Amino acid sequence: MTSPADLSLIRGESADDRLSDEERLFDDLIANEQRIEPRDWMPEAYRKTLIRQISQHAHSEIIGMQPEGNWITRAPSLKRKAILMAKVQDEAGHGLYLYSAAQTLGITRDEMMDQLISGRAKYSSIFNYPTPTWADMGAIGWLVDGAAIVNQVPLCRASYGPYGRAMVRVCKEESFHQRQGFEILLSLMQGTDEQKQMAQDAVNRWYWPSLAMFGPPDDQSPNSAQSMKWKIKRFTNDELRQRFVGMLVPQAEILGVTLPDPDLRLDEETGQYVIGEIDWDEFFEVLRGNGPCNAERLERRRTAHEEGAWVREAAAEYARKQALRRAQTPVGVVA
Ligand code: BYC
Repeated sequence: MTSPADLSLIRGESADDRLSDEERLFDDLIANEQRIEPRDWMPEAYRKTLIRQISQHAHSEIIGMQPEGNWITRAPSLKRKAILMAKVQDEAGHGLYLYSAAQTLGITRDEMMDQLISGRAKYSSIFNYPTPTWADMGAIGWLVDGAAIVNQVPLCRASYGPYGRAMVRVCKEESFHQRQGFEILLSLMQGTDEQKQMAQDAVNRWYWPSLAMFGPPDDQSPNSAQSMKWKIKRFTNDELRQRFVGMLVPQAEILGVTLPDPDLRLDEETGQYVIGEIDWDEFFEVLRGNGPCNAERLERRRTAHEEGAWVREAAAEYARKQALRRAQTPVGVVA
């Protein structure tokens, strides 16, 4: 039997002729660096990829509040406490913009939350590591938020409008977060020997996991090629990781900390840093739920969700009453 594709070949139609008007418009928008908006037609796989990436990103922001939330009550001064609280609140805000962006693609907040607390959704590997000392707040800000900026600045140009626009604001705030982390480490590195050691230990613990944040190496990254074609991602995981290391080296010199990679060197010919081997077995173990804090992070989120049930119920009831009142108010009368 002759398939429709075979028939169009017999008729001499090119691949482009066989595209629907909708597909052609979508391809043109992407090719011309225009934005895809929620009202536009989009391929189902594009929608699914965006829901996957944006919801994982939102979950990472929300789970990412925990390692730092751990230090709010123990921050060393009122000023440090106020700054840390503002930062953790910013992360809640980032999660909310991102959940809203994902909702424009046809998934509900409840579905996403269910995927997270049931353990079916991924969130960034980085948030499954513990924060035993105050210096971890510095290392997270400097390294984790630093990695987030390098990864997310190109996402401001993501082809999906609501995601790109959310990223613009997120990146502005991440930039403040990175500086506050750098400043915490700088203060510690100007302190006593114990404080210097505490800062170096934290950098030793967070350096490698922050490199792994960019995702698996390009030859093991199943989603990169298609996401780059769709202009969701603009650079590969390895390209961004490389850019990040190039940014860290001069900053580490200013801080006076050592990056814990004996193989790290500048290749004079390429102008790029050669880095040591990342422990990908550890990364994939964390993704499978076996990192040092996976169980604790999910349990905390589950409990918070259950404890917040009355707030969701009260808000829904308030919205229902408001809608009822609006429906009962005669037109022209202000309720
Ligand atoms: N952790 O084909 P690949 C923050 C998964 S929040 C866990 O390269 P893709 C902050 C990946 O999902 C930081 N999973 O995927 C917050 C895929 O699995 P699925 C979060 C990871 O999507 C609070 C599989 O591995 N940032 O900065 O092309 C305080 C194969 O990977 C990870 C974002 O979410 C990982 N590290 O590229 C402070 C940014 N890496 O889904 C800071 C937005 C990979 O096929 N996301 N996987 O089952 C992205 O840019 C991309 O999704 C990634 C991965 C670069 C992360």
